[in-house]
Amino acid sequence: MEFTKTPGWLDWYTGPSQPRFKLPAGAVDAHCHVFGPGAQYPYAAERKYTPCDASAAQLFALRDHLGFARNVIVQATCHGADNSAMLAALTASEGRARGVATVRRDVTDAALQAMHAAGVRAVRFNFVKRLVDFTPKDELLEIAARIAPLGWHVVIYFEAVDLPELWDFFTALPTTVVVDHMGRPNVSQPVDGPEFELFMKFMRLHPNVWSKVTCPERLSVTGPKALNGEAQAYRDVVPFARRLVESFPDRVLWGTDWPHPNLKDHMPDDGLLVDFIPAIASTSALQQQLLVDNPMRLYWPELVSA
Ligand code: 0GY
Repeated sequence: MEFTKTPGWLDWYTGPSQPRFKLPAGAVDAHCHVFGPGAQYPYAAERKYTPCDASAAQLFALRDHLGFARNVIVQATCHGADNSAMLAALTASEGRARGVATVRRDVTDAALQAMHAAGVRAVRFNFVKRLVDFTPKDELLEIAARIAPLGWHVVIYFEAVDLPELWDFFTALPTTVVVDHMGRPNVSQPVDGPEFELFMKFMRLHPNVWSKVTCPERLSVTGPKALNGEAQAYRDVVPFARRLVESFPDRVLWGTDWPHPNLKDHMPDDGLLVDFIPAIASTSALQQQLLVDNPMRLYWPELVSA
């Protein structure tokens, strides 16, 4: 099938720079996607955007170029609950990728078992209204109850303004809960302001909640430009990510978000995104937790010695 990408959609950055920051051995890109290719893995009828193709082979080339050892591939909404492109990528990775799936209440136990065997370790619940239609909370709670015995967790994606309304649902989830992109704070507000303080409280009160300190390129208002070679790219995002890394060093994850869906203003150079890491995790101990120890504990616990 032929697909035409959504107008204005930027293609992912080919020829990313070689990062100056050297990732620790065994680093995990804990948030990235594969898109299609659409001719092989058609995009879902209910999708809200049509991406450009971004294959598993292209993802693994980026992994090797940047110096990551492993990937966590997150099912994107353009594939709905058809996880086949993501599952094929897990198989092609030969154990170097784990997955986060999207499932509906009609998923069979056999399908869940097959996904587990392929390397899926979580489901994603998406509350971002521009990306998905509403799913009733009772359906999501039913899914959470079914995946919990597999040792899986729940990844949640929402906008910061919606946290108060979603709080009771999130805190009722029976698993580890991983928040995408720091709960999408408005980074023009102060890091000590009420909006981000609510997110900090969410993490403080609930030790099962983790956060991805990802997507400066998505959250930033100041943008990618470093000024005079001194100021930091995406500098308005730094205080937020840094606050999380330093407050919850054993519950944070980092990922590229390649191939960066829905970006229309600028497409980041993934090499420069890696160079952002030391600004938010300033010591080698914090970097080791963020990039290796935490994602390994969550996605490859069998490889972590007790
Ligand atoms: C991301 C962010 C976005 C998209 C999706 O599943 C998706 O379509 O997650 C977004 O548009 O903010 O994590 O890739």
